[in-house]
Order: sequence, then C-alpha cells, then structure tokens
Amino acid sequence: MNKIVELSEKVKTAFQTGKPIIALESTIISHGMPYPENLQVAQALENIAEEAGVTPATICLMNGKIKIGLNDSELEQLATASQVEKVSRREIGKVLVQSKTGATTVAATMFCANLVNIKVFATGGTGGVHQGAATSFDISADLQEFASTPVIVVSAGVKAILDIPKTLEMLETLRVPVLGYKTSSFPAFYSNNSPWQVEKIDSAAQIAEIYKLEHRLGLKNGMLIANPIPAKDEIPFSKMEKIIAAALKAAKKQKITGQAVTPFLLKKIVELTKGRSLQANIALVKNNVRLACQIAKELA
Ligand code: PSU
Ligand code: MN
Repeated sequence: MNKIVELSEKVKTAFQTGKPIIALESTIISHGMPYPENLQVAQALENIAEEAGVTPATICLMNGKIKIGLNDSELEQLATASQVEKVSRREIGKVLVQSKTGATTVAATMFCANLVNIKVFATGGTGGVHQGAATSFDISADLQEFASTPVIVVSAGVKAILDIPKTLEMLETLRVPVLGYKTSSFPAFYSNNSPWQVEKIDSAAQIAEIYKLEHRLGLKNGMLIANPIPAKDEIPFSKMEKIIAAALKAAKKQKITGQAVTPFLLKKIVELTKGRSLQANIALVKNNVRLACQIAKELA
C-alpha cells in the first residue's frame, strides 16, 4: 500500500507530530473552477487551514499514486492540466493503472482520506439524488460512500442542483447522520437556507464527540455536516431555483448524462449568474474549511 499511497512532506510531518489534518477535494479545482481562480482558491484553502494550525491534504491521483497532500508545483499541475479525469470510487483503480491525472470526487476523497486515517474533509457541496432520478436513476456514488466510510464531511448542504428532499431521504435510508451547523434549515449550497429541515448542532466539539462515540460503537458510517454559506455571500433560494431550472433545461436539451451532469450544471449556473455563483462557491468552501479545521482540532 505504501507504494500506491504517497504522503506530502507536510502531511508526513503532521502525522509524526500529531498535528491535526483535514482532507480537501480536487474536483473543485479541476472541474469546478476556471484557471487561474481554481489555483488561487486551492492555495487560499490551504492557507486558511495552515493559519488555523491544521495541515491541509489535497487529495488527487497522479503518476499512478494516490497523493495525500500536494506541494505547490503539484497543485499547479492539477489546476492547469488539460486532461484531468473525474474520479469517483469506481475509477480509482483504472486511473492509477493508466497513470492518468485524476481529480477525486467527494466519494473518492473520503475513501482515500480514510485509507490514511484522516477523519475530517472539507468540500463545497456533496453529490446526491439528481432531479429526475426517478427516470434517469442518477444518484451520486457520494451517498454510498457516506454509508460506509467513517469520514466527517463538511459541506454547504448538498449541491443545489440536486433533488434535495430525495437526497435527504436517501441519506436517512443509508443511515448517515446529517447535522446542520448552527442551523435547522438545511443549507442549499448557494443559499443559506431551504424549505427543508435538518437536525441542528451548535459546536465543533459536539460533532467530534458524536463521531468518537459512533467509532466506539463500531459504526462505520460517515457524517454530513451541513454548514450554511455566510449570509453576506449567499444567493437567496428563490432566485437560485429559477436559475437551476434553466440550467437543468439546458442539460436536458444537450442530452448531458452520467459524470458530466454535475460539472455541466455548475458551469451553466456560473454563466447564468454572470459569475456570482462562482463567488458564492468560493466563499462557501472557505467557510467549510474553517469549520473542518475546528472539528479536526477537537478530534486531535
Ligand atoms: N464540483 C464541481 N464539479 C464536480 C464536483 C464538484 O464543480 O463534478 C463533484 C464533487 O466532487 C461531487 C461530485 O462529489 O461532483 C458528484 O458528482 P456525481 O453526481 O457525478 O457523482
Ligand atoms: Mn451521476
């Protein structure tokens, strides 16, 4: 396993000295944002963690290795590469054998973080049940990963393009705890509230305590911590509903399916909001990194 998994120097040191570590996702860098914003954001996220006294470990696949933590030049390589595969759990083996560069989704990042015992992971928004899933069967593998991988994921709810109530039902079926950080209205990515309810929790300490207790009981599930976007950065739900509907219509018209759906919709929404959604996306990920750091420190 050592040969497949490669820790960055910083991450190695953090493990040796017992410094808290958080995992960061790479799909936002490669598929979520244009260059150079993607690189700037990736670096800003790492800085936020460092300033909080936590070591960031951006996870991706490169040169046949699972990289846990990237140095500056690797981060740049990921942000500028023209051919980066979107890697969910099922693509990990193939992309490693073919030595391609792969950006890990929430599912794959959770899996890789857990391999090296990183327990907290900050992302933007996780995948879930897509609108129209009753006929398309499009349900993200992220949900299955939550059911079987004991990693705490801090996310601004789930992606707003999804069927949120069905996603919440599915998480319940998969027996995944979903907790709203200081909110009982489930956050909808760009919007800090939605018509749906979530169980509220008020401190990072309590999140860590729940995780530890579940671990003692032998529960192997992950946890979804729904962290609302700061009010000053949000786009109200009623406004986003219309924009998302337009993006979904465009996806249908262009017959976008499978893995391409999420990146297509997010890009379309950036266009339709004239970049406003990208700003919101950046703000919410930063906010999630801050909370993930607090939780990681509580667990350390
Ligand atoms: N951010 C993006 N594009 C993406 C994703 C995030 O801008 O594609 C990824 C996330 O990594 C999330 C995944 O885990 O989308 C879900 O995709 P799917 O529905 O194909 O499982
Ligand atoms: Mn899908």
